[in-house]
Amino acid sequence: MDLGNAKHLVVVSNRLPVTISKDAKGEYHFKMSSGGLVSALSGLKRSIQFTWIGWTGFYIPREDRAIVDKRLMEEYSCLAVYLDDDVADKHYNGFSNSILWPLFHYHPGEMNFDESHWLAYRQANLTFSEAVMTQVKSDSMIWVQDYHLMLLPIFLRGMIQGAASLGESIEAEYKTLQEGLVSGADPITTKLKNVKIGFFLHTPFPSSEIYRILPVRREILLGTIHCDLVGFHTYDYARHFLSSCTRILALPTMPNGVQLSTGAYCQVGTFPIGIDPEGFVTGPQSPPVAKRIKELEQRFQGVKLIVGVDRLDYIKGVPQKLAALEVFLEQHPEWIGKVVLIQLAVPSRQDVEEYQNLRSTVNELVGRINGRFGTVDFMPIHFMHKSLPFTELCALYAVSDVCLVTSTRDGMNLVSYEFIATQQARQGVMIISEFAGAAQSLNGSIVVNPWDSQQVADAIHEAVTMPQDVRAEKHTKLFKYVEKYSAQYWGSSFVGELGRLKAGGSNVPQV
Ligand code: GDG
Repeated sequence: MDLGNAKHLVVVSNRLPVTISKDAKGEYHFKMSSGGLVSALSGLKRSIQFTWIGWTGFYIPREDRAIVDKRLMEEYSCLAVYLDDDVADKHYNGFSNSILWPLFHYHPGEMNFDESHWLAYRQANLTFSEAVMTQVKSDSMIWVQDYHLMLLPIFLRGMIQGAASLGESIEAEYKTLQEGLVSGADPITTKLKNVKIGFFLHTPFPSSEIYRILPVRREILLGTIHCDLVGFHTYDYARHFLSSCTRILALPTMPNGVQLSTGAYCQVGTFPIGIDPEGFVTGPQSPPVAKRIKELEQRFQGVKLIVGVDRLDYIKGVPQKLAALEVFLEQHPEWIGKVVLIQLAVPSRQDVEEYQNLRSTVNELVGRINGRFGTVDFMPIHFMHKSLPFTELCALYAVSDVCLVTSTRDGMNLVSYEFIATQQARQGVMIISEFAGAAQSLNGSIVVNPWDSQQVADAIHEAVTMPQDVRAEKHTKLFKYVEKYSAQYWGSSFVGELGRLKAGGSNVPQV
């Protein structure tokens, strides 16, 4: 892969890719997490040196940090960012998950703007930037991940080039952003002028009409555009971001980027994420998964299984999914007893009020539908509010005939890709919301509007009655996409593109 002059990659995400725990004796334990991002970047480790920076996930007392730092760096090439509990809570639960998350998913009604959350967001981003600067070398590329860290690019650019070189107006913005938070370090480090900064947003970027609701709309955009490359899952998200830059910052944009008043150019592109298909393709043949598939097949003989796997988040449209199932059973009583929805709802952000309310709504709906259509021998919905081990999840995907995704907004949705990858034998049907980024790539799925219960109910009927040859034909198309556009493809496309760009945002296109 051509990475230009870059020889060292620094990945920054809110959480480290390592799960840290402390036992009763006070000893620390470390375990590599198995997220999509981890596998997306694993291939790159062969071509470039790598450091990963992120928050530890819980408060670690100062006296323990030397031990934690040593193990993280030596065994995992990771650097921990330490945040005080109050800052961590207001940054993560507050600004990130109660302001940016709902707004980016078109739920402004769930947004609770609070000045102290904004201050904590700035503080956390500044603390991250100081940690990043300890690792940056003259040939580094920094790749910042997701909505928790949208101010990191401007802080890093300021520290790398010196705030003054950002130009007068931006310098003022930078100072405002940093106000009261300055670290005191001399920021002018010209030997780092070739360092490249990239940013990728895993959520949607909303239409500027929604985005402009945000009281700190200017600061967030300004924070992010000091990158050489900003990436999104879909062309629409990139387009929304560019139009927000035009309307809110009054900056000139082109289809592939935004021109800063400093003369720098921030390139904007589309890099749809994928999964690591291997584990999901071979998983069903592994003895423990195969055994579990057999047990489930026996248990649900003669029944069409629909699977739903979602974090219990209001963006995932679980109430809409349940409402559509109810319409389907009402209109097709011949399927009562012959169709079961297995819905895994993984607990998520349980400290945030909106998530607690959602849980009550979903519990009530499940109870009502099961009460209405259930019998002593049959329950139409098997609902689990927990997380399952990979073996169980893989068996569940493989044994199902249909996967139903009804997100009201979703950056991409990896569950749909994982289902397709496990379906080599059964070639099940994918129903996906038009509001999930994945709908744009999954040619061969049934695309629905989750707000239209009738349409989703019709899609369920079409899916459970679809002849096997049609299922096979559709699955072949879907699997081709999932196999080719993998997580590794995503990671290397982004890093490859960033590597090719000139550092410092000087990539103004020729017109
Ligand atoms: C964000 C964006 C975007 C779920 N339950 C269990 C389990 N999972 C795993 C799935 C899948 C992942 O969690 C969920 O990924 P999604 O992409 O569907 O959704 P988000 O968590 O909201 O992710 C999203 C993504 O970032 C990447 O950019 O696609 O739009 O919202 O991998 O398998 N895994 C196990 N047990 C469970 O119970 N083992």
